[in-house]
Amino acid sequence: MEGSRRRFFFFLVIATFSSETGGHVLHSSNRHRLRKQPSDSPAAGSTPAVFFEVARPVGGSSPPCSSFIMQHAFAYTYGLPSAVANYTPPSYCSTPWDQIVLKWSGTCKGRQYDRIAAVWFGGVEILRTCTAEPTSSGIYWEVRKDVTRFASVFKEPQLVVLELANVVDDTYTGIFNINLTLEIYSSKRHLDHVNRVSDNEDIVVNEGIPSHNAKHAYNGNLQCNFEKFVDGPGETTSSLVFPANSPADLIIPIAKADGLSGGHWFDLTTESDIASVSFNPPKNIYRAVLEVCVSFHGTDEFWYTNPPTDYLEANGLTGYPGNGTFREVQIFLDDVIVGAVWPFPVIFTGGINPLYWRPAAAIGAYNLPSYDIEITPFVGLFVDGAEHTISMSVKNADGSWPVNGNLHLWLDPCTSQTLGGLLNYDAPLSSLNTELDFEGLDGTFHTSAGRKIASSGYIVSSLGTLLVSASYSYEFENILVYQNSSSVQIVTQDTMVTGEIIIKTPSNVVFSQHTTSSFPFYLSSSDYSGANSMYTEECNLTHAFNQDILTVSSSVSMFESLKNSQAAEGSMTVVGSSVTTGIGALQQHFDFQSSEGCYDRILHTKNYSISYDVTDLSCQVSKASL
Ligand SMILES: *[C@@H]1O[C@H](CO)[C@@H](O)[C@H](O)[C@H]1NC(C)=O
Ligand SMILES: *[C@@H]1O[C@H](CO)[C@@H](O)[C@H](O)[C@H]1NC(C)=O
Ligand SMILES: *[C@@H]1O[C@H](CO)[C@@H](O)[C@H](O)[C@H]1NC(C)=O
Ligand SMILES: *[C@@H]1O[C@H](CO)[C@@H](O)[C@H](O)[C@H]1NC(C)=O
Ligand SMILES: CC(=O)N[C@H]1CO[C@H](CO)[C@@H](O)[C@@H]1O
Repeated sequence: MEGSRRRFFFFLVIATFSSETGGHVLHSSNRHRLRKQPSDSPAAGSTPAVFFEVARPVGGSSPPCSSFIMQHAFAYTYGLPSAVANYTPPSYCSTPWDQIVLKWSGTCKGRQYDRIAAVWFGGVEILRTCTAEPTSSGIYWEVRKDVTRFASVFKEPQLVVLELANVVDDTYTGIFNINLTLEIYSSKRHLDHVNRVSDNEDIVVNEGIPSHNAKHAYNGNLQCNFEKFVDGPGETTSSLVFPANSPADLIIPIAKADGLSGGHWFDLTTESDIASVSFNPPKNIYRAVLEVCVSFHGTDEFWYTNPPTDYLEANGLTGYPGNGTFREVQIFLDDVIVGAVWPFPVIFTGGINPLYWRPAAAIGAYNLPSYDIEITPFVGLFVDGAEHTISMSVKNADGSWPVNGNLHLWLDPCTSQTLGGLLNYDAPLSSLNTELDFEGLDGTFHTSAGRKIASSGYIVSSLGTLLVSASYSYEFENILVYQNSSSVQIVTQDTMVTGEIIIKTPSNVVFSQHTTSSFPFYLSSSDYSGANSMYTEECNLTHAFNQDILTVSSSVSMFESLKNSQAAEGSMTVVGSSVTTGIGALQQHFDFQSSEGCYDRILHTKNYSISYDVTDLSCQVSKASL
C-alpha cells in the first residue's frame, strides 16, 4: 500500500521525484510517498476486498442494455500513449436512452500508488478518477457515474481514451485491470443482442433526450422540432419550457489535441501556464455551459496545506511545496475572465493517512467533481461566425494541474443563426490577503479571498428574446498553524461558492437555478520523532462536500441538497518511506435529500473493516449516529 504524505520541516524528509522522468504523461506525484509493509495488509489469499466511494446509486431498477467499451491492463504505462478504443453507438439498445451510466471496474493486487486517470470520448472528458491502492491479496472497486449529460457524444462513433500512467517495478507491483462499460437505461426493454438492428441503420435520435443536433436540423429531411420547447400550440412565451436540464446538443472539447488521441488534459505547472483552445462554434447557440475538469498533483496535491513562499524563504527552505493555500482555476473567453473554479480539495487514496481510505475512499476520489460555469450571457459573442478561444490557468499553481473543459452547447433547431449581446459584465478584481505571523518554523498564516463574476446578456432565438444573467460569488478562508517547530500542523479552511442563473422573457422568468456549495476542511497532525528516520504521526481530519441546488422553471421545480461529510482519525508509524504500523478510522455521513427522493447513509470503518453501515431511503437515519 502506498501513501502520499507531506512532511515539512520537522525531519526535513522530502522524497525526490522517482525515476519516472522524461515522459509527457502526467501521473500522480511520487513525493512524500509511504508504503506499508505487506505484513500489515489483510492476510494474503483471502478474496479480493471490495473498495468503494460512498455515493448515491445511479441507474434504473431494471437491467440496463450494456455496451462494452474497453478492457485494459495498465502495467508500466508511464510515458506511453494512452489506452484507446473505438466506440460505436450500441444500436441494439432500444431508445429512448433515459439514463446513461459509465461503469468503471478495476482489480489490482500487490503494491501500488494511487494514480490519476481520466476517460475521454472524442476529447470530451466524462470521468476523472483516482485508482484505489491495492493490497497483497487484491482488491476490486467500481465507479458508476451518471453520464447522461454527455448523451450527444454517445450518439456518434468516438475514439475513447483512457489515460492511466502507472509504473510497475520490483517494488510497485500492482497492475490495474480496468473495464469500461456504458449502461443504457430505457423505459422500454432493450432488444436482445442477437436481434440487433443492422449496423448501417441510422443512429436514432433518442426521444427521451431532446436532441436538436444541428447536423440533422438543417439537412432538410428532419423537420424543425421547436414545438418540443413549448407546452403546446398557442402557448404564449410565458409558458416557454426552457430545456435547461436536458443534455446539450453538442459538446466541444476544450482539450489538448494530441495526435490521434482525440484530446486530453493540459498539464499546468505554474500560474503562467495556459491551456488554450480555439474553435469555430456553430452560429445557432442559445445556451452555453463550460464544464471544467481539474485535479492537482505533485507539490500541489495538498495545496490547501502549503505555506507561503515568504515563510520558506525566511527559513532558507528550498524544494518545498509553497505558494500558500489559495488556488483558483481561471477561465477566459477571448481573454476576458468569464469564470473561476475554487476547487474542492479531493484527497486521493494514498493521501494524509492512507489507512483512512480502506475500504471507503475520500469524498470525490473515485469520481472527482467537475465545475459548471454558465456562459450563456456571452452567447452573442460566440455566434458571430468567427473563431473564439477559451483558455484556463491556475493562480498560484506550483505542481501539476491537469485541466480541460467540456463546452456544452444547446443549438436552436429552427434557425441557423441566433443573435445576442452582452448587457452587463462585472468581474471586479478578486481580493486575496495573507497575514503572516511566524518566527522560525512556527507561526500562523491566515489567507482569505473573495471574488465575484456577474454577467447578463440577451439572446434572440426561435424561443424569442431571452434575457440571461449569471452571477457567481466566491469566498475562501484558510488558517494554517505550525507549532512545536512545525511538528504540529493545523489547517482550517472553508470555501463557499454561490451561483445564480436567471433566464427570462421580457415578462417572465422561465428558468432559474440557485446553487450554494461549501467545502469545509480541517486537518490536525502531530509528528513524533523516533530514532533515525522513524516517526509517528497522528492525524485528525474532517471535511465535507455540501451543495444545494434549487431549480425552478415553468415546467419543473426541484431541489437537491447534499451534505457529504467525513471525519477520520488515526496514526501511523513510518520508517524511511514505509508505514510499519498504524490504524485509520473513518466516519461518513452521506445525506442526500431532493424533491425526487433521498439517500441517507452512515458508514463507520476502522482498520480495513466496516463496523457500521446503515442506509435509509426513507431518510429517517438518526442524525445523532455520527
Ligand atoms: C473485465 O471483463 C472481463 C470480461 O467480461 C472479465 O473477465 C473481468 O473480470 C473484468 N474485469 C474487471 C476488473 O471488471
Ligand atoms: C514537540 O516536539 C518535541 C520534540 O522536539 C516532542 O518530544 C514532543 O512530543 C512534541 N509535542 C507535540 C505535541 O507534538
Ligand atoms: C485527534 O483527536 C483526538 C480526540 O478525538 C485527540 O485526543 C488527539 O489529540 C487529536 N490529535 C491530533 C493530532 O489533533
Ligand atoms: C487490524 O486488523 C488486523 C487484521 O485483522 C489485526 O491483526 C490488527 O491487530 C488490527 N489492528 C488494530 C490496531 O486493531
Ligand atoms: C505567487 C507565488 O508565490 N508564486 C511562486 C509559486 O512557486 C513558484 C515555484 O516555487 C515560484 O517561482 C513562484 O514565484
